[in-house]
Amino acid sequence: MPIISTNRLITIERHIASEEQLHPEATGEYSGLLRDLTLALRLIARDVRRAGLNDILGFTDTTNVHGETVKKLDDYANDVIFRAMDHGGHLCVMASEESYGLIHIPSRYKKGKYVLVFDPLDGSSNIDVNATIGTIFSIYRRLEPNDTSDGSLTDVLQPGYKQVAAGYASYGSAMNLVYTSGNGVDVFTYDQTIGEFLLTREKVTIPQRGKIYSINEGNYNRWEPRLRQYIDYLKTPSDDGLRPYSLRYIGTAIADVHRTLYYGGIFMYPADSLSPKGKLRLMYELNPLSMLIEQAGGRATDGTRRIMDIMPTDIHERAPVFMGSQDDVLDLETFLRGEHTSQQ
Ligand code: AHM
Ligand code: MG
Repeated sequence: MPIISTNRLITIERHIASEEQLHPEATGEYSGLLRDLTLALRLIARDVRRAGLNDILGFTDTTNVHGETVKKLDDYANDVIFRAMDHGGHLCVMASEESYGLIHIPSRYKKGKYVLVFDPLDGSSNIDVNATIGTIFSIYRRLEPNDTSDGSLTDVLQPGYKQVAAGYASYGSAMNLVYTSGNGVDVFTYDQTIGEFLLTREKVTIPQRGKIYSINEGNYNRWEPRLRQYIDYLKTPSDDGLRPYSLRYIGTAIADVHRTLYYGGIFMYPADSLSPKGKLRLMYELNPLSMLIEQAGGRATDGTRRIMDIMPTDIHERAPVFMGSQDDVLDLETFLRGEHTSQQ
């Protein structure tokens, strides 16, 4: 697989501007929004890299809205995104994993027609061990496009299929920005010497079937029997050589999904007897990741329903998830329905 699949030198700003030309009605508001957001991502990446040096690692005295301990870098990332996005005039409201309620645009600034939902720093348990972490975002249009007042909860609680764009930045050995506006998935890599994201892979497609499964298997005894059966099946050697699958699990959703996007296979965070809706959050983790996976030709469901068709009722609600290669997710669904036969 080539490391670089495009030889055109294009920055993300140029790419977004050319995508906007596909929409004659575009006002430029959207590219302004993305410009502000990539500034925030660059700032977060800088501080993620300097985290150890700056002695900003460690726990704050507070916990987040889920009762989990918040690290300083999460707070920082949340704050940077707010400060980059509050004054541009593109957004009418925001919501974040690290904020309990809606994040309003200050009254002194113009309200725009878009809604931003984000997880400022996903994979926070990996900060201290220098494993990949990242920022996930999702963009919607406000329900009433000509409204110039504050956005409301109903503007935020839209199903994933209404996303205008989605993406994530991963802060790993390189900083990648993986992005879709509904026209395929493109990957940009940050060149810190020139301060630009350059297009490095265009129109990524996920393999039809992979050979890797990704799940926190420590929870095995809490899963429903049919899911345990599926995982056992993946580990059982088959004559055709398709199995056993390899297990890879980083514990940062974007890192596990990023690998799944490139190599195929299946990423799962299922429900279990202690967490009937799983762990991951619909609005700012699953919907954006599902849009990327689907745009790359993959499948993302909660076992029965398409993730992006779920009608959210709460900013922070959770859902079980199975996403990745078409054939792998379809196999899993067959098991969950109890329809798998041992000949398959
Ligand atoms: P976070 O938002 O606190 O970082 O939690 C979300 C992360 C996901 O990135 C990852 O898929 C999952 O939690 C890992 O959870 P677990 O440690 O239970 O396997
Ligand atoms: Mg998260």
